[in-house]
Amino acid sequence: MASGEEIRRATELLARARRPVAFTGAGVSAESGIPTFRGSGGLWENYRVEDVATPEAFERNPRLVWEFYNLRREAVFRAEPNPAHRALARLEELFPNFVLITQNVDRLHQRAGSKKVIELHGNLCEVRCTGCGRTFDKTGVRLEWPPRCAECGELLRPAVVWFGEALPLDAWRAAEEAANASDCMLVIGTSAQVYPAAGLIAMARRHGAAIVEVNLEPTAASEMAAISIYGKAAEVLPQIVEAIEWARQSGEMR
Ligand code: BJW
Ligand code: ZN
Repeated sequence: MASGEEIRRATELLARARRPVAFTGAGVSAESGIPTFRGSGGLWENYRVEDVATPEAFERNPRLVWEFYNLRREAVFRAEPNPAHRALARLEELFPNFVLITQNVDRLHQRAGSKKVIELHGNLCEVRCTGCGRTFDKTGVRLEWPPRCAECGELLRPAVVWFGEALPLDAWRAAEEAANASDCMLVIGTSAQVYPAAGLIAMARRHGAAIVEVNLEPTAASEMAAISIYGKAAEVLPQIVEAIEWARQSGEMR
């Protein structure tokens, strides 16, 4: 359980920020019923990364890869944003320069109302043609096998970033810019093990940002954090938002 003192310290750091950034990972969606990747109950416990999340795996066995992603797509379409997603959407309203950088592919931040979202690892709603490169929005659509491009007939793939693939350049540049300019970065629900995304935390730190971590347990980011709050994102974040709203109303912080 996060203590009142921890919430107060985190709130203090965030409340005075001019350029707050949130950097999120799979833990934010855990309470929406979406499994994380690493750790017990994580996706990589039942699937080998090399079999389902690399370009080589897709070349070798597109059907197996699509089976994995169809299950994930269905779970995500059924899921609902949780109080952590909603708290982050509220922060965007409270701070004019707030930027949300996510590694998540589930689009739950956007569904909770966040507008300034930088997606580093793509998303499960869209698909991309392996032939002509066009992307298509297939939110909520059950894909036939084999899924083919309506324009050129080539095979479609999930529009996510697999291991060994470059991150979308525009998203990466925007994320670097936000991290470098940030004075407070919330690092929420990520093991901070996957690069280059995890490198944004050190980048922000180097440029003077206070790192506030919210996670169930210590991670690779913990040693960079000014404060780590160990608890569920869906419980901790609403408390921080509430404290900021309360402080603003009572004129304590501006
Ligand atoms: C809670 C909670 C609750 C739970 N509340 N918290 C060696 C060294 C350095 C780098 C490399 C290396 N070998 C290979 C690399 C590169 C590789 C990499 O980083 N590997 C590392 C694993 C070692 N990176 C890449 O390949 C990247 N590309 C690249 O480097 O390209 C180079 C290049 C340049 C130019 C041209 C060509 C190439 C791409 C990485 C793509 C990652 N993709 C995935 C899959 C997306 C699609 C899909 O969903 O299937 O992205 S992998 C997976 O990990 C997914 C996630 O976004 C990402 C991060 O995971 P995340 O979010 O941190 O989740 P978990 O499960 O790890 O952690 C969850 C956390 O939540 C835990 O800490 C829990 O405690 C916590 N938690 N419940 C709060 N309720
Ligand atoms: Zn095509």
